[in-house]
Amino acid sequence: MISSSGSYPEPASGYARDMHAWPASEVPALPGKGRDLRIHDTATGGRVTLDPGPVARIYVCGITPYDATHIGHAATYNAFDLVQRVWLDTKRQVHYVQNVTDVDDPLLERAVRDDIDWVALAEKETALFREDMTALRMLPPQHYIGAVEAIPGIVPLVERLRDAGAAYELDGDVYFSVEADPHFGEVSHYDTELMRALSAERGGDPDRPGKKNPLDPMLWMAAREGEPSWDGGSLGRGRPGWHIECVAIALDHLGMGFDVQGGGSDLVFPHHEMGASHAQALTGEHPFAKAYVHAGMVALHGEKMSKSKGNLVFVSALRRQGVDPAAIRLALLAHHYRADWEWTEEVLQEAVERLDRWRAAVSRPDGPSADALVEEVREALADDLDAPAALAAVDRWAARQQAEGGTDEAAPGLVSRIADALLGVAL
Ligand code: 5CA
Ligand code: ZN
Repeated sequence: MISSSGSYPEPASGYARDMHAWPASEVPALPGKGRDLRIHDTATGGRVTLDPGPVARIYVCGITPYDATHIGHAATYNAFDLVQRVWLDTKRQVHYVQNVTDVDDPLLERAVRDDIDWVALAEKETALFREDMTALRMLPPQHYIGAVEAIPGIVPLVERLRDAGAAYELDGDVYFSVEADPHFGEVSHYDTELMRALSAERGGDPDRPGKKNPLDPMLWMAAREGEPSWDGGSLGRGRPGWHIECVAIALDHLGMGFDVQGGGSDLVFPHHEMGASHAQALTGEHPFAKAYVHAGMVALHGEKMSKSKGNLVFVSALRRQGVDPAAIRLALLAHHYRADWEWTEEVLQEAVERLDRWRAAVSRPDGPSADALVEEVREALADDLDAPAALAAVDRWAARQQAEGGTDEAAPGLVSRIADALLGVAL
């Protein structure tokens, strides 16, 4: 059991949860030392050079476990896996925390729709996610924490916010008051109209009468008929809101001012905006995270790949069809993490061909020197995770290998280690 958040509550169904991450693939060491990461920060709208201490701290929002793992999820986790690989290459340790939203409206709605137990659904999809992450060689978090197991840590935070006047009750539910954080709005910089629209679209309830501000998000939802609920102390029985879940887990395991808060761009608002405000109102400190980093959205047939639309390509389905996970990984890496892009057959085909070329190139006993390649790939990734540039650099080495070969006996092994250590691709 990986948690420091105290005892585990028994969910309504009497199910006891055991939340483990997945096994780590080894990260080979490379000669020399990597470069400090310069990365685009949503809050400042520009590039920041991260300067983590000897232990870099990162929180990446995890899945809501139904319809996992689609290529959009995989692309987002790929981006944050690269962040860690760059840090590891600078000889830092990484403290990585991820949640799994194992109780929330969309999960419960799906369980009702499909007439299955919500716990069984969450369990099954989380297990599949772990398998997919392992196959894709994504580095595991040290703490992989479920919303349900975090409840004992969430309740006192909501009580504190309420007691400090930063939260209020409405018919038994507890709402966060966005006015409580002077920095509210500084993650997304969206205007009120857009915030309101996105809030309605992404789990908020801006039209509910009685709220102080339409944007105020729920911290604690009083027990609803037919839905699971937990003991909330002075809050009464209920379940946690979405944003406070991630805040409780991040504060518990990383503390304020950690290096990177990560997720897809659909989390900029309300999730990361509200999370920052919850934490800032709780602690009186700013910022919650030093950089807010967001990955672009992957589309299928012209529309964002999403569970609600059902236009999904699953990592597990591709694996079942015999697609090498390294090819899936190369398909993700072929796109800049900040770009929105479209998954197509051609994208996969190109990745399969690239993998074949790279494998052929490293299977020879010698080749052109790869000493410069280490630095090229390092520089590409340190430059706002420019994975396409990193692939292009390896492509150039593979092309030279094919055209002229070389006499450096260390080169093929070094290229394999570069692909593995910095890109998570096993050749
Ligand atoms: N459980 C919450 C975060 S606390 C959640 O958003 N779960 S999720 O399953 O909907 O998404 C998991 C991650 O995948 C999020 O970072 C989300 O931004 C990202 N994601 C979802 N759809 C796509 C997509 N089509 N392209 C890229 N990333 C996506
Ligand atoms: Zn989250």
